[in-house]
Amino acid sequence: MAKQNQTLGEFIIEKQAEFKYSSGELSKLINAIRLAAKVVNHEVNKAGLVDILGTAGETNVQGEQQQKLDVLANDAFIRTLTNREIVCGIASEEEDTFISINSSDKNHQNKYVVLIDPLDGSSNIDVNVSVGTIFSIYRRVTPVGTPVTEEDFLQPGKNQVAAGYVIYGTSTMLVYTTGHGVNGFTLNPAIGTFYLSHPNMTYPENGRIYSINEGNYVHFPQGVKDYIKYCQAEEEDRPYTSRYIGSLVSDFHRNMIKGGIFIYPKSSKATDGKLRLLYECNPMAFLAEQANAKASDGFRRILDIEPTELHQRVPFFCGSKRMVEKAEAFMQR
Ligand code: AHM
Ligand code: MG
Repeated sequence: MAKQNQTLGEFIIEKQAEFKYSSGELSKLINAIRLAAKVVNHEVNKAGLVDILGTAGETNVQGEQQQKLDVLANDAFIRTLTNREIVCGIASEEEDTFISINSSDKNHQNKYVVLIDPLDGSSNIDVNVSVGTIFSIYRRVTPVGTPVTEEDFLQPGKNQVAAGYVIYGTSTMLVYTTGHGVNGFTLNPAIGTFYLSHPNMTYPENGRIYSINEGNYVHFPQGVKDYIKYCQAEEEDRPYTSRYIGSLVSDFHRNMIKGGIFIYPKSSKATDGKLRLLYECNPMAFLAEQANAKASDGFRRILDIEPTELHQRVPFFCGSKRMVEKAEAFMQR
């Protein structure tokens, strides 16, 4: 039973006490993410007011145009984590390569690396639609006190220690897991405090919403085309409802509350799909599994995939267990 009016800060302290031998490093890290989220929230909320809309004139490593707010969010998260010296490395969807922190200081004993997509779905900003931040935390595999290497970041998703997202929506929420279920906190903007509003979030076992960019239909694999036709058939409790925001965090969040499936498949145009394994799919898959849902690439569990590169893409099927299993069955035919 959730305590009345429990804040995220109180929740973090309470959870840390439950891990008897915890050094508090992870708690500090989640606290830093909470702070950066508030900074980004403030910027996102001003988007329509201040002249910060439009592109920054740079392209990121995926060759996509960056919005100014992407740059702001990227800076806010990297600065907050770096200044507090609580991680040994950061990788961001907006950066070509990872950042090593205090790499020359042998006394630097921090053991966590963070991977972030600072502002996912940023093409939605210009039209006032929800966007999100996604984060993923691992324990480094190389020895503490040495500079981090790519190996520390290229870990399968099942090694994640924590993951979560911030949704900048009609209200701003921070939703995260440390492997003990999923909890959601809503920001009271008047006083800048996150309150536990959604304890123990779980996906409904089954759902009636499918989220996919059907504009790419002709390019989809046959299994995906067949699954879409299945969703649209006038049988049993179908046709299902189609809902696609084009902002992964928002589509995921809605499906977790209402029951549904999100699919970004491979296509004849994008052979590995669009979404990034390390910055988007792994953290969402960890949250999904912690919320009684499922995430796969249509064939394999996302969290089992051994990454080979930082900006690797992967097809993504994520949502209510029975829906993902059905979609997989169509893929495997
Ligand atoms: P981004 O990281 O460049 O913002 O792209 C990721 C976003 C996801 O939030 C969303 O699910 C997807 O791209 C939408 O892509 P599309 O417009 O091809 O449907
Ligand atoms: Mg993204």
